[in-house]
Amino acid sequence: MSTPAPSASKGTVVTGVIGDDVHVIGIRIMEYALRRSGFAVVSLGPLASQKEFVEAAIETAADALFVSSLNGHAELHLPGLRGACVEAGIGDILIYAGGQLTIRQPEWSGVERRFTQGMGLDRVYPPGTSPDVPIRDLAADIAARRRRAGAAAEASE
Ligand code: B12
Repeated sequence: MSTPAPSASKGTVVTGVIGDDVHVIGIRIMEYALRRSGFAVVSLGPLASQKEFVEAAIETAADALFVSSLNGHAELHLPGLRGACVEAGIGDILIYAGGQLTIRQPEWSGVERRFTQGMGLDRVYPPGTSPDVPIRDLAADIAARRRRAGAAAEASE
């Protein structure tokens, strides 16, 4: 596991390719773009398990998980990830997934619903997504998450 640069401040993201999947090129590009945009990246590389994602997120107090999957097995390896985060006490972590989440390319809105409403992921992206789009979403989601945490802390004082 590579550790984040200490200077990065926009947020920390744990990245990896989940399950039995070795397609690592896309997530490497995503990692490069995240770092260039000021995020700290904790890279698990290919063949990463749910447990590794959760443990790395706890260890680094990450804001988000970026889960990549291309070999068509995402529907085997992503269910249960949100539950594992909840169980580990990091239930509010952002979870994004991208790559080629399904076998072939069925209608995208149905795929998106299965992974978000069905599995509790925050956002999923279709094949060929440019890194700019998830990075913009991530900055907005982290800002909203920090605002909520700040408001909750104020309310409890
Ligand atoms: C290169 C490649 C390989 C290489 C991988 C090398 C490596 N170490 O990475 C090798 C030869 C090893 C390989 C093996 C296999 N492959 Co292959 N492979 C490809 C190929 C040609 C390109 C993938 C790639 O690198 N794209 C370039 C990157 C830049 O794009 P990307 O990954 O989509 O990533 C971008 C975005 O999607 C996004 N992104 C990616 N991840 C994430 C995550 C998040 C959170 C976000 C926000 C964004 C994001 O950011 C990236 C930058 O824009 C694709 C076909 C294709 N044209 O896509 C098939 C493909 C993915 N492979 C496929 C298959 C079936 C296999 C094998 C099962 C073949 C076999 N029978 O052995 C094995 C699986 C091995 C395994 N255990 O995983 C299928 C998958 C089928 C499906 N999903 O329906 C594809 C689609 C080919 C096909 N048309 O059938 N493969």
